[in-house]
Amino acid sequence: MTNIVGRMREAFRGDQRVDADALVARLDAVRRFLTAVDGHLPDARLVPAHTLVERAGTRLALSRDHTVVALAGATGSGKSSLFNALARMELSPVGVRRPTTGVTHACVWGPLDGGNRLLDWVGVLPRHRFVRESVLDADDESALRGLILLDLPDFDSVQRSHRSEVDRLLGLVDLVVWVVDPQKYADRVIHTSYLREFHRHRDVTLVVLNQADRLPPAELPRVLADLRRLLDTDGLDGVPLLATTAVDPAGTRALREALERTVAERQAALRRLRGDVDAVVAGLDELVGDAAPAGGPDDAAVDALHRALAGAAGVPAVADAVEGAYRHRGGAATGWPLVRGWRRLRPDPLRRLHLPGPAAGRDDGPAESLVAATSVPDPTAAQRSALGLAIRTAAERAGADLPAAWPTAVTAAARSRLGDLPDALDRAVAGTDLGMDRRPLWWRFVGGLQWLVTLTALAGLGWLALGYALRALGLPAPEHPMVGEVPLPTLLFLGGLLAGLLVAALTRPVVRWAARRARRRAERRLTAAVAAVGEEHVLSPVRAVLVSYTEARSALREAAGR
Ligand SMILES: Nc1nc2c(ncn2[C@@H]2O[C@H](COP(=O)(O)OP(=O)(O)OP(=O)(O)O)[C@@H](O)[C@H]2O)c(=O)[nH]1
Ligand SMILES: [Mg+2]
Repeated sequence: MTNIVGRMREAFRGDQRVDADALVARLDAVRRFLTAVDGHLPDARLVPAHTLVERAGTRLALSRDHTVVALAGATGSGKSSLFNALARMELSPVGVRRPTTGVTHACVWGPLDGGNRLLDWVGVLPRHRFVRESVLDADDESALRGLILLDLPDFDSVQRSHRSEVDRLLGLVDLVVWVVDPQKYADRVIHTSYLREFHRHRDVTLVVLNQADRLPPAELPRVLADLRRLLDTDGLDGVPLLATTAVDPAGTRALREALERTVAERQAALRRLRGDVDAVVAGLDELVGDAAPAGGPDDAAVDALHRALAGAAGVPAVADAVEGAYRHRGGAATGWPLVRGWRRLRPDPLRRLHLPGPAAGRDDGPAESLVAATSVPDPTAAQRSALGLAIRTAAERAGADLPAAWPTAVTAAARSRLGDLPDALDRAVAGTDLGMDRRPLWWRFVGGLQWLVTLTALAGLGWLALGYALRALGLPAPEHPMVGEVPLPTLLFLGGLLAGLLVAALTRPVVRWAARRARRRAERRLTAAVAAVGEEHVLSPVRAVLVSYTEARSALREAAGR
């Protein structure tokens, strides 16, 4: 017995008790991981994690004083015989017809009450549940108090339903006793389909070679050694391996003792869940990488995105219009007064785009309240595809360091609000203060000067005309005062004209220069506005995925117990 217990200790990592709180914390971390990746990763990849969270939550909420142990194995290996031998009663029919056990039978040691809820969850029908501990043999069986033993159907059954029942139960029970017999212990199915899958549950796995009595005593050690070698290959090294004989009461003693110890420890449920968490976390490992992700796309990609957005939003066209409008308005304000009216007949380039001109800016309240209804030309096919490319590139750069499945999520996020983009860009352009609402002071000054010199010219002209008229009527006309050789009215007239032309000529390059400045200012403001649209519609969804990734990564690390 000491040997068996010793081996059990070693196999059960003898070692570490599973701390329930630490396990709950790991499960919470898996839950946080699932929340973080929700909507970003394909659901199919997350099924085991969802199943774990659901199952573990329920198992922990149910009785921790009970240990659910399943006897699993091929048909005829002797599961029902062992079940009956351990129960010391004929509870599950043993037969010659194969397969015999079609539905799971359960035997509860101790009061049935607590076990019933567990069995409801495990899904054993009430008519197949038995209670082992009666008043009469209470002492005999007290060491197994808390055990719920399940006799499973055969996993290699010709009946498909048996196999699915076994698979379902193997996902729920706390400890599995694999029952093999000397004929079929090396069958491929049990090793490849089952035992190998259980390598993360080594500390809640036990293997028994039943029907040991059918082997010549000298053969038993050889068969056990062979089976041990196979188990090692399955990754189940260290798992306890016992020989049993179900038909002989003494032949199940070792198994009974192993189960007594398991029940007494009350650790199997926690160890099973720890194995489940380990398996799920290992399965999810490739979904997060080692490197921390960048906070977003690099500056070059962001700049390219801004340029593409500006192109699609028609920023160059609006900037052209601003420059044109500045020249138009500046020319009208500072040009020669006699031809200003003619200038006004030409359309204002900004008004043509239905962008707020000075009047609109004043009358319609704040520029932001303007609804997007501009006539800024729609983006060309080239601009649209440049924008698509810039968005894709930004997403690719942001997701470059992320493991598979995430780059797709980042790209999808970058494109998630693509449909809203045209309107948002139009609104941003319409809502941008282009700096064209106020008439510069110097326009007024030059305009006033123009009026002054024009009036001077007109005064000179009037004066001259008056002199001619008087002379034509034969009336005495006073002599014009002279400035040097030139009569004053002539000087006023010609000087006024020349000064007007001169002012106009000198002002024109200044207006052009100021128009270019106005263009640059408008460009700056428009670019900032479309960049804000890019931030809201493209970059923040991308960053949100990166934040989710970071959360998922740290949650998974915590779930891994690292
Ligand atoms: N000699 C001997 N016969 C055994 C032993 N265990 C079971 N048997 C016999 O093997 C046959 C099958 O036993 P069962 O207990 O019905 O096997 P099972 O694993 O429950 O089979 P299924 O319910 O069909 O999956 C029966 O005839 C048993 O009497 C054993 O340890 N030694
Ligand atoms: Mg059976």
